[in-house]
Amino acid sequence: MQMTMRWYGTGHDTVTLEQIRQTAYVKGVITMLYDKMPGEVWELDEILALKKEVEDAGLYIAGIESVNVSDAIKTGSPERDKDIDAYIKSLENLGKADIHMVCYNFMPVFDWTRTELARKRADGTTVLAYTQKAVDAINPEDMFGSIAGDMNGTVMPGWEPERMAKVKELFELYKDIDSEKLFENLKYFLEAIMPVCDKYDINMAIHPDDPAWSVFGLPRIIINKENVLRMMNMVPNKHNGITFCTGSYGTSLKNNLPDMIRALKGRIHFAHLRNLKFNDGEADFEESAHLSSDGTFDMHAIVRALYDIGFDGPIRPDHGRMMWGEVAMPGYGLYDRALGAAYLCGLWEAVEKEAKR
Ligand code: CS2
Ligand code: MN
Repeated sequence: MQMTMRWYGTGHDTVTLEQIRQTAYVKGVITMLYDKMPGEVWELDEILALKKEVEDAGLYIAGIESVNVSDAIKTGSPERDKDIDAYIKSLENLGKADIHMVCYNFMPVFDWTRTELARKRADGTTVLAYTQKAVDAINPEDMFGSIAGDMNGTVMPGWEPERMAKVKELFELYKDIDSEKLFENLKYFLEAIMPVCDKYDINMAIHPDDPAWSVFGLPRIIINKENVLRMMNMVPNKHNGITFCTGSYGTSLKNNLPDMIRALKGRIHFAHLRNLKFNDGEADFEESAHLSSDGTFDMHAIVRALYDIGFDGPIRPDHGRMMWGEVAMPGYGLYDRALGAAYLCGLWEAVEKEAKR
């Protein structure tokens, strides 16, 4: 495995490459061209400049999160072929720059959904949280307003004001899209991009839908083992793989995370590890510290399963708590993600040494 941290780029992230390097635990970053809109080509010179910046800081690019997929591709509208051509061009340029892992998602309208970005815990840290009650009581536009006001002056990908200004139109676009249609459109997209992935050995890693159920009546498909196997089997190519995000699959307590990891062996190209604490059944959870005993998941069993399947891709601590007075993008402060990286490296070392004994 490679321990990594997400980095949004100079001018967008409150965390610097130097700080990431100084953690010592983290050697690689997961990054992106922040200003690219879905459907735009990632030019080779832009990718190479980003790569140079990361390498000059003593780190390397372990993968991209995310090359976002346009709504035309997700809904299968007539412009999708143009957007797919641009996507292929971007993958080609990433391949030429020797980058071989790309995370993306196929969620309609919203990327992840949380109802609070700064729920205060008893110890004064704040965390992202979700309650179904709050979702049921709010309409999507109001939800955007409350999330946008909570981003500590940053803009979180997927929640850009321009995008949310047209949230009604977006809902309109998806009105005839059900799960079956979404699967079909995903298949069409994957079949189109597999040749360039084969040529440059690029592992595509779809991020699960978060939370793992339908919100605001929109379909969600990447939510459990059965659906992921369906997605893999419909385009049977090892480059068609997944991001195993424990904080997203884990929102559904029906998902047995270590069991899923073992079942998806060979197709997990990226792992997001974080812990959740459930307060009131499935409908109310918050993002806890990574430590198993602070939340609901057995992080040791998760790391053990990844080790057992021979996982050698990037892992990143996913969201962290906001602590020690840090002001950063919610979930993406330095301090708690650094603690998470240290903890996960510790678990990995222990599992590895025990296994080799
Ligand atoms: C991330 C997602 O911050 C997060 O929750 O895991 O936003 C993820 O980057 C995207 O869904 C992947 O396209
Ligand atoms: Mn994730």
